[in-house]
Order: sequence, then structure tokens, then C-alpha cells
Amino acid sequence: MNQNDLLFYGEYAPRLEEIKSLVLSEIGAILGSLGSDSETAVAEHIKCRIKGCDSLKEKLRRKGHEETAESGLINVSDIVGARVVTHFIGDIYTVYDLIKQCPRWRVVRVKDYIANIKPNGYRSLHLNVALPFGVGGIDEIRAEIQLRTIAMDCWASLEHQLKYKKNVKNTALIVEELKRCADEMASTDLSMQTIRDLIMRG
Ligand code: 0O2
Repeated sequence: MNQNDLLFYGEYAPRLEEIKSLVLSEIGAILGSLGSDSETAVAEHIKCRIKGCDSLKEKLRRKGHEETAESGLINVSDIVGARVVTHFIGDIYTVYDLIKQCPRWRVVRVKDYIANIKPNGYRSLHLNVALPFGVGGIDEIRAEIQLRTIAMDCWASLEHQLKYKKNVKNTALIVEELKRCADEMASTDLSMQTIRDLIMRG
């Protein structure tokens, strides 16, 4: 957390850092249970972050809530966010099943943008999990776990840049091309899964 975020989150900051470490270690343990050799490793990488205060305030404003840390902890479900980037689509659902079985986590909401693709082409599986918090009268907070393949992640990073870059020319063409790429990448993800299944079956 930078100085601004520390000031904004105040008394909640240390607990948020603890929750972030907890989420990372739990995910590490879940993935570890699958083995770590090159044939069984499902994750290409994992990232975990605490939402920056500017992004949180923007979200609170958009949703019509007070722009305070407490309001964020109550009303926003991705202050702690983790992203697990997998090699194959099937791996996403393997990790999801393991998270569901994890006794310390309660999955409270699932947004499957792989089954229900966003109009712009965005694909990912989002899980909202409830975690014990216990600071300042807030018993539990939500964390968002995003599960996606390398291809989906690469696409989302590029599309994200479009949102924040100013004065981009030919936006309509870029949006159209991004959608085309998302569909082509999804098709390749499916082919890769099929090839992998054939190889694993022997
Ligand atoms: P950040 O921190 O920069 O990643 P909800 O939380 O359900 O009340 P929201 O925010 O619409 O409302 O939830 P949702 O759909 O789960 O999306 C939240 C996050 O998913 C975003 O975080 C992105 O990380 C990712 N995401 C969702 N849709 C898109 C999309 O169309 N393109 C890209 N590139 N990413 C997407 P933020 O808000 O961007 O914050």
C-alpha cells in the first residue's frame, strides 16, 4: 500500500494486508494440492492486490455510496482481489471446485463471464468469497477471486488500457478488433484444451 492508501484505509490497513497474505497463501495451498510438475501445474501466475483508494473512491461514487474506507469495506466486494491465471480453461473450473471445497472460505457469488461473455468479449470466472475481518465492528469482508486463462488475461490487460488511455483514435475499430481477437483467443483456448485432453488420455 502506498502512503495515500495507508492514510485512507487507516485502522483497517493492517488487517487488509493480513487478508491479502491469507488469500495468497490459501490459493498457494490449493494449487499445491494439485502438484507442481509441469504436467499438473495449473497456474501460470497468481496476483493479489488491495484496491487503490482512487479506484475505490471512483467505484463508491459510481454506486452512490459514501467515499470512506468503512463504506468501501461494506459496499465493495473487491477491495482484496486475487487473480489466478491458468494455462487451460479446464484448470479454471478445477481451481473453482477446490475453492468451493475449502472450509475456511464461503463462496457467496459467482459471475461466470466465460459462460456469459460480456458484449465486449471479456471472459473470466469471478468468485466473491467471504472472509472473517473483525476490525471496527466489521465482522467479515468480501474478496474477489478472478480465474482466467493466459489468453483471457492478455486480452483483458490490453482492453483495460483502452479504458484508461486518453485521446485514442479509431476507438470503434479498436473495440471491434478486440471483440474479434477475444473470440479467436477463446476458440484457440478450446482447441488447446482438446489437444491437452488427447495428450493426457495417452
Ligand atoms: P481494478 O481494481 O482496476 O481491477 P461488483 O463488484 O460486482 O459490484 P463490478 O465492479 O462491475 O461490480 O464487478 P465485476 O463485473 O466483477 O468486475 C470487476 C473487475 O473485473 C474489474 O475491476 C476488472 O478487473 C474486471 N473486469 C470486469 N469487466 C471487465 C472488462 O470488460 N474488461 C476488463 N479488462 N476487465 C473487466 P475494476 O473495476 O476495473 O478495478
